[in-house]
Amino acid sequence: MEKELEKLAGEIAAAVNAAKTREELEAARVKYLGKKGALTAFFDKLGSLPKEEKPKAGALLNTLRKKADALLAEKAEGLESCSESNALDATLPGRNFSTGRYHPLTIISNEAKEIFKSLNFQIIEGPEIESDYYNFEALNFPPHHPARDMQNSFHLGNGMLLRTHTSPVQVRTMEKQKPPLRMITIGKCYRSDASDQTHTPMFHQIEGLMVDENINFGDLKGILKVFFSRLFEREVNIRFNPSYFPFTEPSVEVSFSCHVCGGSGCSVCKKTGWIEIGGAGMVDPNVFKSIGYDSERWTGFAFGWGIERLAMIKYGINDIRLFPENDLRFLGQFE
Ligand code: FA5
Repeated sequence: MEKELEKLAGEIAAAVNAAKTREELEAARVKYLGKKGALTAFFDKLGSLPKEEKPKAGALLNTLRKKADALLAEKAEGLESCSESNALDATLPGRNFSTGRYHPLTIISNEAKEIFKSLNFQIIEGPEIESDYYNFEALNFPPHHPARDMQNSFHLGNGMLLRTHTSPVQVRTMEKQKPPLRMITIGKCYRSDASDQTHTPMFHQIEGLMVDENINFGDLKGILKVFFSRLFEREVNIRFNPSYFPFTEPSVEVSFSCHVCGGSGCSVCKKTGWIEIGGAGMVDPNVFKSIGYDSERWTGFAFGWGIERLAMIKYGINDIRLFPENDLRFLGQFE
């Protein structure tokens, strides 16, 4: 009997498995567990078995019955979940997946790269952990010079620091390439500045450098005019005011005519008609000397400012701290 029951167990499992509809499953149940079913027939035989065999056979039959019931119930549930009422309704509208967007700083950086690429500038990258030499010394900040205090630094020891500006990439590029050259770099910078509406300890800068024969302030103005006009989608004028950086001489503070009012004065430009953006100047001959460029033959300009500042101006954002906060309600507004 044991062997026969084993065989029957296999048959029941196969029949339940093979059922594709509720009707087929019911037919399998009737075939094995119905009044005249194969398993029921074994229960009927139980009475005619010798007394000593009855308990073992009874236990085997009960186990098989329980297994069969469980198999049938499980299969019924499976068929139920793919029954017609639960089947895929192709007329239902699809679920929307929220897709990611570019961070506003990435949008501005990409736009800036595209504009400068179209003006034949290379895009160069440099390390964020810098040596004192590239961050300061080669840029004409002598050791202990007070100009270093203009940029509060995170020192790492061994003469290394987190770069305070992207200007070291100028030096690294000039070391590797002979003039003429045109490059920009965009990347993270670090200063131990307290956070406020316009400062964060980590921020991004864009830096540009162009070196050739007879480069002058007119070239700088021309390139910047093209850049800001394209970025702000409005023809702008460029204004230079005297400034100071150790690595440029003369140095200027760059402003462009307000992209909102066109220069007539509005709340965005605080009624001045101009928006200050950052520093620039003609590369100091001392910088060329430290790289080994002939400063009698080559001249060049450099410029640099905050990407956050550009984004704040372009999108009308009044607090720089919104950029690193990663609040999706803020980030979701930029295309
Ligand atoms: C410089 O860093 C120069 N390297 C720029 C330069 C390059 C001048 C080439 C001449 C030629 P400055 O320290 O002013 O300059 O910083 C430039 C810009 O970086 C600032 O105008 C500001 O937009 C941004 N910036 C500086 N510190 C912070 C800060 N803590 N948080 C946010 N933005 C900052």
